[in-house]
Amino acid sequence: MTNMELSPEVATALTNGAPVVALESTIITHGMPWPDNLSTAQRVEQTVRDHGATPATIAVLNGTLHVGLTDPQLETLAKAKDVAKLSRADLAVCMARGGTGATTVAATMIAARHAGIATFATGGIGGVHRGAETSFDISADLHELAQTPVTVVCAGAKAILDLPKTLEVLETLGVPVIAYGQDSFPAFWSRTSPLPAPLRLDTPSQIAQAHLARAALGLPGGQLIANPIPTTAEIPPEEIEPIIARATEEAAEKNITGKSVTPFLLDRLFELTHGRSLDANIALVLNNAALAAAIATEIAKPATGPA
Ligand code: PSU
Ligand code: MN
Repeated sequence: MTNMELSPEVATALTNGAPVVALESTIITHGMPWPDNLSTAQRVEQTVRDHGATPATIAVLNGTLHVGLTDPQLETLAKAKDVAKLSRADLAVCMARGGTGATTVAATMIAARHAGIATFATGGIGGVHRGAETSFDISADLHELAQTPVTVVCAGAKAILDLPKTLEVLETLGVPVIAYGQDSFPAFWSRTSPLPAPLRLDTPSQIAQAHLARAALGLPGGQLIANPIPTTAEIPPEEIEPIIARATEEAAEKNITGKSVTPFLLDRLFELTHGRSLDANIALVLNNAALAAAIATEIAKPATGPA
């Protein structure tokens, strides 16, 4: 038996076959500064509700894997310092030690699958870092997408990553990378990138059908949905690129490695853009929560036989 606790509203929704959207917690503890991290987490949950689904924010608190947090639990996590960042490798160890940790995309997918949740909304996924040819820094998120059947809605990948290499690895792993409503692969701050998206779907219903078709075929992995940032929140590449280059150089100079790399870069981007990156980040996460709720609603619909 897993030491897992569903919040009452998540338990009820799952029992009734109602739509549920999983939400990660590393974005709260390592992705955004206090107090915007808490207000964003609350707004994301509200957006999921407004679009007819139940939010399930996931984290490990004192050894228990929580799927759905109460408001006080969410606030405690958002305020906490030195919270562990849990990916596939760390999740079970943290639980065994009775520790507290925030889940990355990989660990959130594992928890979602275990709880029976098909859909998950986040901001950006981990991927292949710039310089990975020497650092070997490739996020466990990519391998998780290859093996865990959860549909993950993100805004593409941040240019702190090497986007072409990230897409190559996803292709090798057989992960469907699906742009929502456009041909270009969205690049987090920007709606478009020079890279074509490998796949495209235009409606939540199609995305749900693809999710269900994978399950029917017995395919193990998930789907990555890349949802472009709202136009009003976009940051032009020429503005963000020099800042990313500087942050990446600083990480190398300071010998930042392993799981500290992504939080270090996110932190420096917030500082160097004076909060502009944060506003964009908040807008795109809310946008992703709305789309994920619509997809979850479609997946939860009872199957209709052929006409
Ligand atoms: N990218 C973002 N924002 C984030 C993260 C990545 O734009 O908050 C977080 C997510 O939780 C993601 C994790 O799963 O960082 C990836 O970390 P790593 O690169 O160490 O695998
Ligand atoms: Mn890494």
